[in-house]
Amino acid sequence: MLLERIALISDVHGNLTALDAVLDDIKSRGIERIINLGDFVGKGPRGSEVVDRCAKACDVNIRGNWDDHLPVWSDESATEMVWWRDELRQDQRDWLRALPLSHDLLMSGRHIRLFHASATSPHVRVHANHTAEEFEGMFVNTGMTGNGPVPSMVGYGDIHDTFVEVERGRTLFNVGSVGNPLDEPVPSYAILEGVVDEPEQAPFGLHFIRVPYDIEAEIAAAARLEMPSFEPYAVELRTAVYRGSQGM
Ligand SMILES: [Mn+2]
Repeated sequence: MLLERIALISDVHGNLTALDAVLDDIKSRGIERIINLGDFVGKGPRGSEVVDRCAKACDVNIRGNWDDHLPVWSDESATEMVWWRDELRQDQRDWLRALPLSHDLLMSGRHIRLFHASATSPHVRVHANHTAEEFEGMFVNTGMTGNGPVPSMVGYGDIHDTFVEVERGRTLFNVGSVGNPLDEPVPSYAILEGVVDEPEQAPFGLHFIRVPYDIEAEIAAAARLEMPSFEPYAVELRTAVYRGSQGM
């Protein structure tokens, strides 16, 4: 019985410095399979390089809300939206918009489903302090997820808060954010460990990893590129206080 490990990353948001630190950490553990739960772009300065890095490094890339909406903002949109959009090449905008919305896998007898925000849509958010109804909704088949085996474990991103919750045999977890964590200012990712494609129960692990990185180097890159919304970005990276809560 061969235990394998799969790394799950999410919400890189153009933070290349954090992404490289996390990819180095994954590599140093000898892990070769990576699944990205989306939000490659927006908020941070180097979405284009992040897309290229992930397209190469990740086995599966899932579309997040930013990947879905940023490519189609009009020229009349807010300055920062146009800036983040224009930083991407046309082929990258097309690539992001064509990514799948959901991915299923089987490990150690567990049907695991991964998506960005919810089983409804990458644009429908489920917070850590969700309702019972929202919890149920994460485990059902929808038009977005397709009709695979109903999962007993669901992993997602979107809220930039790492957590795990087990309720009556079902596990809901959030992998946290690589590039824009909002629970503590240290990038988060998850590792699944188990027997891949094994229908029978077998040992299984879910781990959360925090990887410190050079926050000031990333802020300097944003300044050098004269990214709009620089100030709230710098505060988010240094303090993990969301831009909407900074009172700026
Ligand atoms: Mn996000």
